[in-house]
Amino acid sequence: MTITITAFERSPDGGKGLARDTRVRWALEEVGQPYEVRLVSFGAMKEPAHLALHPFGQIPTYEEGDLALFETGAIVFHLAERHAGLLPDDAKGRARAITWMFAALNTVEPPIVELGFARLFERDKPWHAERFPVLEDRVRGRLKPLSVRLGAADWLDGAFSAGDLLMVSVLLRAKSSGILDEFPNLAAYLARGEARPAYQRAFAAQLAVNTGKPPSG
Ligand SMILES: N[C@@H](CCC(=O)N[C@@H](CS)C(=O)NCC(=O)O)C(=O)O
Repeated sequence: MTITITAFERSPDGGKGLARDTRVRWALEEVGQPYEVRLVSFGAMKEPAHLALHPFGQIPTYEEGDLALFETGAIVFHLAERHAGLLPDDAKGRARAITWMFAALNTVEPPIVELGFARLFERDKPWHAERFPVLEDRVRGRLKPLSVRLGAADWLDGAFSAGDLLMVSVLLRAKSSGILDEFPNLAAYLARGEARPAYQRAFAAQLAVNTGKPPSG
């Protein structure tokens, strides 16, 4: 059955891979599922046809036959449940990997997103200079315990899992802040994630959309 996802017609990041379709592409690449992409404009995302798929008018969405999903966590979980490669076989290991998926999206991503919004949209506000370091510290408040837990391990809980896929995707959004460099093991973790062939293919595919050039290699 054909899988179709949606992505920005033109991503605000110009193809740095920060738009959330990249994590869905990455999951699809990890489990070896081909997919098609329907590109949507900011305007089209708020039209009834797209709102029927995504009530909040965002990307990405995921369609597979008569199944339509939104929320990257739900989409990655759906793929991880149906295909080998993103969740361990044993029940306890699966439960722990799923815990890391939630931790990435519920605990680590929110302060990173807040910091990004502040950098992009609040620079001209009179309170920006006072608020920004507070937001940076909130990010540190999440990265420090994550760094402690990861320690010298390659991945969060044994083999690479959907928990790592989402955590790396979330950390990527903090890369440009420079805060990750304060935690060398997290910077190395991120680099390990980015080095995965499946991530490379996902990144190249979204970049091609934004540059108009087909993926090389
Ligand atoms: N929690 C959602 C967040 C989706 C989201 O924020 N998508 C962004 C692109 S990365 C978007 O569509 N932004 C445009 C908008 O909100 O109008 C998920 O993980 O899927």
